[in-house]
Amino acid sequence: MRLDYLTIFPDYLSPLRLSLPGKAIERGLLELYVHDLRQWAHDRHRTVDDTPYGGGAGMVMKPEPFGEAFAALEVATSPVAAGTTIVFTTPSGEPFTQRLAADLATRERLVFACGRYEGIDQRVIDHARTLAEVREISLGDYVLNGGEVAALAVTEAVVRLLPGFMGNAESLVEESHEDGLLEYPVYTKPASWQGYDVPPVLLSGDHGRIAAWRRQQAVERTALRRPDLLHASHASTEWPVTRATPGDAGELLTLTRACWVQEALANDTLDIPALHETLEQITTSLEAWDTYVVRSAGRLVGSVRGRLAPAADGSEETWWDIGRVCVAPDLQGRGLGRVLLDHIEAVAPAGAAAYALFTGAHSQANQRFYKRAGFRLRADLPAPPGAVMLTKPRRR
Ligand code: JBK
Repeated sequence: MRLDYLTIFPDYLSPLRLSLPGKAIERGLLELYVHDLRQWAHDRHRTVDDTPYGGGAGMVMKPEPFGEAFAALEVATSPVAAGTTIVFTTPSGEPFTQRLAADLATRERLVFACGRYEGIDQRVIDHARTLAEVREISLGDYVLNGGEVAALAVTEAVVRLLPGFMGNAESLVEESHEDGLLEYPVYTKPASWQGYDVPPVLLSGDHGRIAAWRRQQAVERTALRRPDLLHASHASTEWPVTRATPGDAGELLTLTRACWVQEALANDTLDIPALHETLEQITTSLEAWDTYVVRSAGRLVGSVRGRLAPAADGSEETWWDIGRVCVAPDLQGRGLGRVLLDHIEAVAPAGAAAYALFTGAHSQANQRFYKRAGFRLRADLPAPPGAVMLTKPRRR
């Protein structure tokens, strides 16, 4: 992985040379470059900011130095441009999460643009989107002086996920985090310290009781400190997948439209044919496809469908075509997509030799999701305009 940082305070990023990334650099897992943005400011004072059009407090970072920096660093033309993400750390970005860290860890190059002052001229972000994938990321809802500390935090979270960087034991710990609960309290020797005793159950040697106690502690903590997480994790263990009925058609239409619009926006596509599907067409499709839905608190929040079809590679096989993997926008990133995909694979009839599906040719997040689930891109097979096919052999 290659990391670049654009900042007016390069020294602020010197911790990158310490410990974690430092070791990764030594091992050749990581290339890391910190760039002083002022080298691309050419007036006598090396000015990087100016007053905001329309008035208001504070200063705005000018577009030119960033523009020159992206060009000088060959953000768009480097051989790995398709694997490049430009990260803007900003309080108005999407929340930084472990999932986002894992996503970034699959990229070949990250270019961090650290803003100071009141922010960066919007045209820098608009321009960046024409060069590579862009993520605007926020550490949290509090005021920092600039994006440097956030870039450090994102870097640390990403680098420790790079393959070969940490032991497997560590990555298993990561998995357990993803049950969506806070960690249970931990203790070490001595068993008694200043009158505080370690909970006796932990000394009992009864692994079943220990696991149950830890789970209960984790749930209790989560309920107290992060009730938002508890709701999500409950949902994730209680997402019953059921067969869609004709009565679901209206909500299916709403859900798929929400997903397609999101998809269209993410791909800079103004229109996709499925957006025009009518209620009647959805209802009829329930006969041709095995369609499944997930409800949470009564609301239809997930859908998926499958049907047998001749193999797209011209072989004599029959494949299980999968489609409409849709998760309500407010519940994405909580594992529901995987629940749906696992389910539709599990119900494939015996005759299916492989799974096949289409996704947007530019839907990098979707493609990564399917690749993590074992699908491979099939550039050799036909797909509708703007789409690509992915397949996965059926394991028996
Ligand atoms: C904040 O990533 N952030 O959260 C962030 C970046 C730059 C300035 C800020 O105030 N919160």
